[in-house]
Amino acid sequence: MAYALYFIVQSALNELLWQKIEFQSFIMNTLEQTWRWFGPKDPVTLLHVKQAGATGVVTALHHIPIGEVWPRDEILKRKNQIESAGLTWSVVESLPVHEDVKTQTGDFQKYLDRYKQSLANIGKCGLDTLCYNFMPVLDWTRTQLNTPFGDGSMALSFDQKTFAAFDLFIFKRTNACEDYSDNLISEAEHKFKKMSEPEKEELTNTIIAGLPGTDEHFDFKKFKKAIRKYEGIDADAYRSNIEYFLSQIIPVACENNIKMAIHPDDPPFDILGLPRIISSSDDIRDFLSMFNQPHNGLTLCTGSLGARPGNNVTAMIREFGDKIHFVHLRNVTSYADQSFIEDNHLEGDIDMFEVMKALVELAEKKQNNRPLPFRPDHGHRMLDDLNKKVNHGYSAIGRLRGLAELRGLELGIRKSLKT
Ligand code: CS2
Ligand code: MN
Repeated sequence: MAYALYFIVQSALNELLWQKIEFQSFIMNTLEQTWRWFGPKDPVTLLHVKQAGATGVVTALHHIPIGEVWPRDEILKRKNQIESAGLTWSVVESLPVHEDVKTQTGDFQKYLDRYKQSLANIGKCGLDTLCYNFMPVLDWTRTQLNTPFGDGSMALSFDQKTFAAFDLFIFKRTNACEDYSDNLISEAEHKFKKMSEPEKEELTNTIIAGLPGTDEHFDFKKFKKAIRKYEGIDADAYRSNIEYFLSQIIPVACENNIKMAIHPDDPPFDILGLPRIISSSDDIRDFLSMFNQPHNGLTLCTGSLGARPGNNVTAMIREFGDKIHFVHLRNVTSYADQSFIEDNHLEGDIDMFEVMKALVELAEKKQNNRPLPFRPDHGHRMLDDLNKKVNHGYSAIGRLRGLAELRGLELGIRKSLKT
């Protein structure tokens, strides 16, 4: 009798255990819906994030200046705040790299040590995925932050003529004319001559203020100085700078169980004569092979990479899958002259169905102890967003639409693969 009872209890426990394992493996081999949150000052709150249906938060300690150490108590404070809202801090985006480190000038060793210290602190607080970039001077660059999209919503866009007008006639970069065709130079000149003073000022602010990962912003003088630091650093020299950065950082990431996920260049082509080294499949292949191990990985940003002709993001997912630790989903429509506009998430040059299918397959293959996080990267300003001040690209409703569409696409693909 006692044995029978023991047997029944034991089988019930086993059953529960198996269900748990199955449930966990289902959870692990899937995608996690996340949302970028700019911290307590973000007009889009954690409650909004919950209502959008995301479970993971992507954020950083935006109030800590670039180059300072992220203290453990500050990280834990932010983590607790996110967890009290019933969410998890899924990805750190970004821990920005100081310009001295990128250019290997000034106090770069001090800043590298601080970066390592921040990494160790982040790992000790239980965070395991970190998105960063190695773009010179600027994070993403656009020429317009409010381009009418045709349905009343507003999109971010990059117009090559306008950018050339800035580079040649406002910024007046030495030898800039070598980087543009004669035709483009004359179009840019025409454009510049028609611009009013406030328009020139707005363009300048748009281009040099593109630093979404920090509270710090450039003024014109600081911007000039920052660009000048790259004189003499070509793509090869820059590659050896990043290799040195990795040689210092990756062992610390390993030790602290952090998956480093570099964000590609945005836009993925040369601007302002600066070196660009994470723009294409070849670049990514080179970069990953510098330290071929799991902690040296990639943030696959479909919108950034998708703005370069010849980049096939679905093929990239298949090739670099085991190194993709985080995904940004966004679409673009590009034009022959390298101009582009951010499109609706399911419309534009990128076949989001193929991308999502490749991601669902990738997530199922991953031997991870957690789901693969993705987030809608940018959204249009639309509906009530238009009456609010939001971080550029990070509207509530535009991203809510994007996430809802992507979630539906994922569910449809998942179900159809199972039947
Ligand atoms: C983001 C980037 O807003 C965006 O486009 O994808 O700013 C990204 O956060 C950084 O490049 C990562 O370091
Ligand atoms: Mn991105």
